[in-house]
Amino acid sequence: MQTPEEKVVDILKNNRIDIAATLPCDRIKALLPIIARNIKTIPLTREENGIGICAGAYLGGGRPVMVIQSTGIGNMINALLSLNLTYGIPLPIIASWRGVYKESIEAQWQFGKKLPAILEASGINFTVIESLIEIDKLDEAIKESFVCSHPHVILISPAVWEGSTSEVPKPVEICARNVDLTFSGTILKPVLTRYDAIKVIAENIADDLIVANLGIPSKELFEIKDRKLNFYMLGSMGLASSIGLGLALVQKKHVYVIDGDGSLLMNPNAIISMGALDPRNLTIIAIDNAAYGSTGNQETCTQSQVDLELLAKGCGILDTVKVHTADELGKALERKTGFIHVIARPVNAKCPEIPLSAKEIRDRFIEAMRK
Ligand SMILES: Cc1ncc(C[n+]2csc(CCOP(=O)(O)OP(=O)(O)O)c2C)c(N)n1
Repeated sequence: MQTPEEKVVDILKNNRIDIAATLPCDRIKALLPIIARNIKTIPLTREENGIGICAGAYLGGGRPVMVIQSTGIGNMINALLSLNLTYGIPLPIIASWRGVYKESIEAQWQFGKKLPAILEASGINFTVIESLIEIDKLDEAIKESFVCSHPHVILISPAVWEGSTSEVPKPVEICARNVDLTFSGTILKPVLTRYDAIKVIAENIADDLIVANLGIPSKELFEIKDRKLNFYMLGSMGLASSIGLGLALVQKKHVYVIDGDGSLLMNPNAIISMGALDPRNLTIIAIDNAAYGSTGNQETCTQSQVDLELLAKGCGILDTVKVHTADELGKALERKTGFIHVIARPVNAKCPEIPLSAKEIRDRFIEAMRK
């Protein structure tokens, strides 16, 4: 007899799911290891980051799902609306629904009880599975998400797993290990603007993929060199590098992400995941103008406190470089360095709006990748 956990994995496999981005909940501690044995699993450090990774994986030709605790949806709402609903990107989200059924943790009650109303108000489709006999609703929800190109949350009650005989594996043994990192860097007075840096990037990239950060970076790239293989972000601050990572996981092409210091500091989880997964075909170009450039150059803490290259190394990305000039940037791109820290001046070029809708950006990007 199949356990409920095995049944769920069967449904995922029958739907050709090839990536599962996960973050644990106690109630699914038997489900997660069975998923990991059957489907490529990306362990997350924050659920919002998973939205970007899964969006990139989908755009690149994959069929991802997320498997999380329902509370994580609270960390994902902006991303679900500004990325999945705006661009029309499917994502089945299997959420262990806490706060309602036999819940003893008081901190789960507020969000758990209100969650259906929050999803309803957000225009996000959802399905509730109260018991094992309803498990086939999962299959319908996954299909609905991919056919209609939007996210679909499946709230699974802990009642579904009651009486399951699936085993929970013992924790892995923690081994001794060295931390071996010496670092020193010099940040010179910046000479390049973001526009100068993007010109160098556009000149050095042939038929590779570019994910461009929201706001002025995307507009500058569009003006300098529009191409179908550019994915312009229109919102979802912090997710450019996550999308790039998801693309790199499923694509053979090299992926370049034009990110910003403010955005990377909003979601350092992206480079934590990159360090863990270590894809060889991903370059994050962190254009560090020490400012939230697109909103008027308000100071960020790279001006005095945080060194992004050291942060990347601390996340496990060892292939890093700091560049100050067009020549240095060109060489770093040629070498396909994993993390390029570009020291730039806080200057915004005056560029027009991008005359493409989100779905046009999506469609031409997907089509150009298939060629
Ligand atoms: C969640 C969220 N908070 C704030 C904003 C407003 N916002 C849009 S772009 C931006 C600045 C991004 O700065 P950075 O990543 O350093 O890139 P730059 O514009 O300097 O190239 C901000 C704060 C937003 N879009 N979303």
